[in-house]
Amino acid sequence: MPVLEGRARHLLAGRPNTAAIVLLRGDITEQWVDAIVNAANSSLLGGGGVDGAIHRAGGPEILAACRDLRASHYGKGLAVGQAVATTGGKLYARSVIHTVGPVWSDSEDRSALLASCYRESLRVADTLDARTVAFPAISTGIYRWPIDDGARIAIETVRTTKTSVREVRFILFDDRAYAAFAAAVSAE
Ligand code: AR6
Repeated sequence: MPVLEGRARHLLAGRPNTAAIVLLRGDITEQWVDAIVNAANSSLLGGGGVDGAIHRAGGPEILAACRDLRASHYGKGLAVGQAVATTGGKLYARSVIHTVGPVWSDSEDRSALLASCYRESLRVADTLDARTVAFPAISTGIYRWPIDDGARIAIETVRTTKTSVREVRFILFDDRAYAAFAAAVSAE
């Protein structure tokens, strides 16, 4: 049986046509949900961080599906702020929604692109009829987005995006990320 790591302590009920929000400490690859979101890069061909963990846990079927996407509609790769789905392979989740977050910049405001990742992922989730979706804190690792700001954008965007998804779970990998998301939820 899959185990839900951590206890959901911070919850926001969904407004009409928006998802309820749940925060959990844990590893996104262990989530029993319809779809999990991958913080990928434009190549779609894997990487480190949560991307590496998802490909390791989901097996080669996910990479094969990503290669097919590159060979068909995404010859130049997936643009920053966009999202696309593949099979979930061996994961409990039926689908993986790959999105490409912006790299943090001191000189340019890329917030709209980060918000777009959450919005586009929910749009793709709707096309899959997904009711439960797990997100990592996109861009806040290797792409260096400050966690407090990344959490604020994530919560604000999911809170205001119309969707048929009923539950969005943010799976936070460490205490600092959890605390940042909890603060963002409390600020709502
Ligand atoms: N479950 C949940 N969250 C995780 C996990 C996990 N198993 N592993 C890491 N995190 P990152 P990015 C958290 O670096 O910043 C890859 O190479 C992590 O602590 O995975 O968007 C891609 O291919 C952090 O809070 O993604 C790209 O090249 C968050 O997930 C690049 O990294 C995001 O960290 C994308 O960088």
